[in-house]
Amino acid sequence: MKSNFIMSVANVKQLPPQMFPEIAFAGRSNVGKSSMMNAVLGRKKLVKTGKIPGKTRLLNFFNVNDRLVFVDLPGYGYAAVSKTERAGWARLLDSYFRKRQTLTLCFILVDIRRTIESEEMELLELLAEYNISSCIVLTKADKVSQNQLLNRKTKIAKDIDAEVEKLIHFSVITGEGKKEIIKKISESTGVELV
Ligand SMILES: Nc1nc2c(ncn2[C@@H]2O[C@H](COP(=O)(O)OP(=O)(O)OP(=O)(O)O)[C@@H](O)[C@H]2O)c(=O)[nH]1
Ligand SMILES: [Mg+2]
Repeated sequence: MKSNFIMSVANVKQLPPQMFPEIAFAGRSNVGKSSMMNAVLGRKKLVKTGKIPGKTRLLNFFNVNDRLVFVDLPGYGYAAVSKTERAGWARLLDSYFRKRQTLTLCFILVDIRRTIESEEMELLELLAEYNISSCIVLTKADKVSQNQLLNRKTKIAKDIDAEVEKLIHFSVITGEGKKEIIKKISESTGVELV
């Protein structure tokens, strides 16, 4: 599998041409979006990770095998972010979702130790409104015991009124969930990631 960086954009006037089905990765700052993208792509550092959270307000586009586009969406929910910035984030994502005909699936990442909050609900509603498939992924699964894992999944499934089986849990440390994510991508786009 071959992947490369296309470009970063700060607003929807600069989006790259719509070439291939697009998969977006959304979630709170520090939830593990970039780490998950690297793991799925089998790359160590294509997508920058662990930098100062909450500083980037960019959409980062990656070409995957000349078949798909992956988009690292700006992280939200960082404590130091003002109301104005939060509104800017919501507007940016709204116009991106609205404009992007090729956007096929958006993963919404949630730290397995947290709950679904207003931002995640907002994202789920926006995506539903624009008829874009969404999939909740619970990240950092290695941080909880097997017992807690099931409890957390059950609670979060209930919060969003979904079946537990629909939730994917993921860890870059153990590699759990990677197969499920790849499967979800191929089911949504018809493109096999190999
Ligand atoms: N234990 C554990 N740590 C993880 C996992 N995934 C990511 N991390 C760590 O969490 C931190 C944040 O990961 P990133 O991938 O940079 O998170 P992000 O969502 O891209 O963050 P922003 O770009 O700031 O929005 C890093 O220190 C990662 O090493 C995981 O599955 N398990
Ligand atoms: Mg990141």
